Amino acid sequence: MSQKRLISGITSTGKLTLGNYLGAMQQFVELQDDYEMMVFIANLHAIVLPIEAKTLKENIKSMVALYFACGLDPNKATVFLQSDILEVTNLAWILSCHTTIGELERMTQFKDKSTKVRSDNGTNFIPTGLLMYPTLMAADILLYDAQAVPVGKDQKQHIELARNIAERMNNKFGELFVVPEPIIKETGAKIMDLQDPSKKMSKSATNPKSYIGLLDDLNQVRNKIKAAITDSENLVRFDMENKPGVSNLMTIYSCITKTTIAEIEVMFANKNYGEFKNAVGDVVVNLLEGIQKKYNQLLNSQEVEMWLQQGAKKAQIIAQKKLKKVLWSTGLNYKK
Ligand code: AQP
Repeated sequence: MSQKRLISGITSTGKLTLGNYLGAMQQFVELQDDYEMMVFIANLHAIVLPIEAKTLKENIKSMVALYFACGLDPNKATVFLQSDILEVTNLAWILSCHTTIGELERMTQFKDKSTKVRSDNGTNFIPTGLLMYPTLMAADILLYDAQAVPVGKDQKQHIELARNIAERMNNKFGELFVVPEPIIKETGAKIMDLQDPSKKMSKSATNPKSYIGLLDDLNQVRNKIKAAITDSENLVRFDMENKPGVSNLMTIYSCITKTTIAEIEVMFANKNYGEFKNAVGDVVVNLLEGIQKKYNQLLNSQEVEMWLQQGAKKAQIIAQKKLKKVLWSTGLNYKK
């Protein structure tokens, strides 16, 4: 029996965070043994908000090296650059013609990001791409017949939209698309901002103390954890509603060490926040040290570029076949 195909990507807007790692990347690595795993660098998604061309280029190389440094295996996973597969933008256009403006305007991420653009820049310049992002994401998934998509919790709504578009088009044109399922971890699906634990940790946050970058200096990492906002109770107890800061640190500790939250509560029952933060610092630094060592070896190696090209070739074969079918079924091509 053929393996179930999974696909996911990470937007190349900046240096990846511990949130991206624990919510997405860690899953990709764990799943690659049992599934056909496709992972892309979402550079087309990265341009929905202004970004310098130089930064965008640097981010590509850095992200590919990080993917492999985090444990993706080029012999198991197909890793490629989103924009290398031209079929994806073609399909995104077709999907957008079967998606309503209302559906896109309802997306929480669109609402949050457009509100942020207005408040940060005092402008109404909201790029259409920000609104259309979910149709491109649907194309990323449907083009490759992916059965499932490992993502963080924040992306669940976008997967639901991709499912709705797939079902709508299947009803109209016959069995065109596989209807994808999200795969969301129970713990770690939403790592929170260290300075404001009511918000998710995000790589485009303006305050560097808010997030841990996978490539951050390790002393800074310890300091960021020490400076993380907690509460005055000084008791290591999980309560996301009333103690979001310490609960977030417990989640981070749990995901890295594979210890349950209940076990952590027992382990640190007689410890104060300072001691607990030191322990969290140790496990995070230990994780990042290994990743950074591999990253530095891979960053300028030719192997990485070769793996990327190899991945693009594999993805292209699947994409071309699928787009051909879509063009025929929707009447855009008159020759089979
Ligand atoms: N804080 C997080 N906790 C758990 N999972 C997270 N992900 C992102 N942040 C967290 C997951 O990482 C994958 C890739 O996300 P993305 O970079 O494509 O987009 P995003 O969700 O918008 O992430 P950021 O860091 O907030 O990016 P920017 O700042 O560029 O907008 C997804 O599976 C996501 O769920």
